[in-house]
Amino acid sequence: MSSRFTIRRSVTALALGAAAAASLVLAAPAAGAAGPQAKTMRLLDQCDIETFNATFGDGFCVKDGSVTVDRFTADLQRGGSGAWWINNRKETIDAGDSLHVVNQGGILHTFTEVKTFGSGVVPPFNVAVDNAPTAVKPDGSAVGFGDIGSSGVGPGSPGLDVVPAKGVHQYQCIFHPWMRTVVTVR
Ligand SMILES: [Cu+2]
Repeated sequence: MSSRFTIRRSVTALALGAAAAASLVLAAPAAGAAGPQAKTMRLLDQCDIETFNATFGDGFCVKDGSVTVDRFTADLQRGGSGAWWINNRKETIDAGDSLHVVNQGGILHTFTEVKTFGSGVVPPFNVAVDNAPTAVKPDGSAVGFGDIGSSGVGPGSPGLDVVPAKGVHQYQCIFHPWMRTVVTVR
């Protein structure tokens, strides 16, 4: 009997919790209506500091991640390392909203807008995307190292803020071309 009582009390507590959560959910749109929102986009990796810096140079990786260069290289044959990605591969925001792009990995990434996804600037990494033609930006030019200045996001940097116009936008990393996301602005 007492265990049944405990369960009933728990159910009541859950119901109260759900009611509280529902009121929070109801309150959210009112707050949202106040103005543009910022959606955080996270660039992620798991570089192993020891092997990455031994291979690419001191300071290349600043995170003690779990993926060694050997594993990363092997993963390139399988579409790229799954530990290298953008947190949302698909996102929908409202016109006027912004994307706040941060790097929570250990190496430099870019959040570069492209009209056609494709290969990046490091030829050996492009096997991950079957050596597709180089990614093309909305202005018709190919992605290049020059894009680091406008779309590069280093680990620990304050991040990049982007306010895309209405429509569908594609972004990828020019180093790790399987790091991609599609953002729809409605
Ligand atoms: Cu990257």
